[in-house]
Amino acid sequence: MTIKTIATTPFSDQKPGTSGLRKRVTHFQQPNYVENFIQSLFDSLPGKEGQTLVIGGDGRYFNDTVIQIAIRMAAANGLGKVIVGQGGILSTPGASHIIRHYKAFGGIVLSASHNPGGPDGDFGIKYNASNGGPAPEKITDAVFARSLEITEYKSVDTPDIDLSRLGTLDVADMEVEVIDPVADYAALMETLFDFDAIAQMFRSGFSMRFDAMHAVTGPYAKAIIEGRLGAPEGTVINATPLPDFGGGHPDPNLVHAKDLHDLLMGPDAPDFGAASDGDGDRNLIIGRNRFVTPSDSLAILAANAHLAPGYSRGLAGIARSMPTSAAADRVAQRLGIEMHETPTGWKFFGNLLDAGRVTICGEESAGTGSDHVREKDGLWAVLLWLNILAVRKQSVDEIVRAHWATYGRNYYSRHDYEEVDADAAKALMTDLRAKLPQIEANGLGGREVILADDFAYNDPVDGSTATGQGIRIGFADGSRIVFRLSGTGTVGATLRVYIERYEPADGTHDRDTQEALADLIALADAVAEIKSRTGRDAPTVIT
Ligand code: VG1
Ligand code: CO
Repeated sequence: MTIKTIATTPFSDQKPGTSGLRKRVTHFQQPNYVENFIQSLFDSLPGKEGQTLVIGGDGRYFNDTVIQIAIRMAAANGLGKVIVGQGGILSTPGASHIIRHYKAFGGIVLSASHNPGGPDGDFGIKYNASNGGPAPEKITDAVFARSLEITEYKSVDTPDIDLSRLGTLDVADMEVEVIDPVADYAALMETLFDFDAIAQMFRSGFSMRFDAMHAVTGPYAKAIIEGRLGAPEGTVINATPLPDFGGGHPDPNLVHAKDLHDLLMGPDAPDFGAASDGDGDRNLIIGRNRFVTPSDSLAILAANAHLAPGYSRGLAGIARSMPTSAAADRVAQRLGIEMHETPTGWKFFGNLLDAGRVTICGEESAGTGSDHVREKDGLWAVLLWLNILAVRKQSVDEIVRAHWATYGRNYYSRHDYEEVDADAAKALMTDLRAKLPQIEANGLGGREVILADDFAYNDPVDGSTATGQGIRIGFADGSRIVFRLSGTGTVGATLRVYIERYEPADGTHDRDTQEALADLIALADAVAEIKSRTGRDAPTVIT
């Protein structure tokens, strides 16, 4: 089999965002668009020759085509072996584990995560390094730079590789091993959690609904929750991954997982409801009559992790992304462990996890995870909740209330303005940034301001810096407003506004969140002129 070298010309827009390169499927379908990016990636990975690469994706439309391209190009670029999930399927946390478990050089994960799929939906390509984590900016910057000057790519002539059967085959000089996407991951989960205690809870009548949203966690959840833990069949719904996610939007929030939310708030509610996103790294947790915000979930999981065997020795530290509420900080303080605030995106947790400085990490966008892999992990969060419920023998609602009674409550909400005019959104941020010194000096809306800046992060492990990571205005009473532009959207700009207010342990904890935050929401609109600049009366999504 001969290696072909094919001439190409650069695209100017292959800069990876918060989590890989994400564009419309039709954009990726332009001739050479995929090939250019993958070759730019390979060109930026010295030492890959003869090494093992993991490849998989969330099963969305175009996954099958790109997997074949990636395998051929890996063979032509001198990789020694590719490990691929059967049918081209690997969840993002699953891929992270496979990379670590088989000591691979890295991995390519094909996913646009929580973005919709199908021919008119989104597609994405992410690269994970040998630690199993999203490529740090050092690598993504190099890939982007290379993509601007690429002139050729390499591939091999071979018919499509059969990914439907487990086993190994050869593509040119490279070995391809097709593995069960679930088995190694399920075995890892079994080392972390008390499966016997959770199975016993199911046997004694505990009821659950897990909505896989026709995305990648279906086979994982079926095998683990219904298979190994013995939950009744039908506990996992929408379990077959579909190229268009059944026409749904695989983002497990209160808008796109509304049916699940309504079920849990209704008369026939099971004890526990959960969902995950397109690529399986996010989680939604809802107890009977109790929605748990992701920021609270992070704090509660951190405070109770020692109840699961994998964390019985306690936590080294906790990290959260900057816009995530400070609920977890209070847990870290009480436990006397390190707390870190990082920019948005899982890639910023990698160094802290590798250095053993933190054990649990989380983001307000429904991502939680630990040092078991180097990605956020939806099913892991669900299993840790189940383990905690099995040990504490209390309801989700009781656990959440007890947490607030101990630590206080951080009322928290995120308002997203999706697909707004990109120039208007940029101008909003620029003009707001210019006002920060004045806000810091004079306060805002009659409130004392203790911090008004554009977040910059200095990585304490490798000394790298990331600037321009979001505008934050912090008030003397612990309240906060944060403004960021999304790095995962594919059309126009998405403005995210994060609002938080702290209510002490002996305060009022049962207010409606939007009402409890109403003053701050109005203040955010006033200072950033959101309505007038975006032309929107209300956010697209409130979480
Ligand atoms: C969003 C979230 C961020 C998350 C990222 C990837 O990024 O806010 O917390 O890490 O998506 O998640 P942004 O830049 O749009 O705010 V996933 O599950 O889409 O890979
Ligand atoms: Co995701």
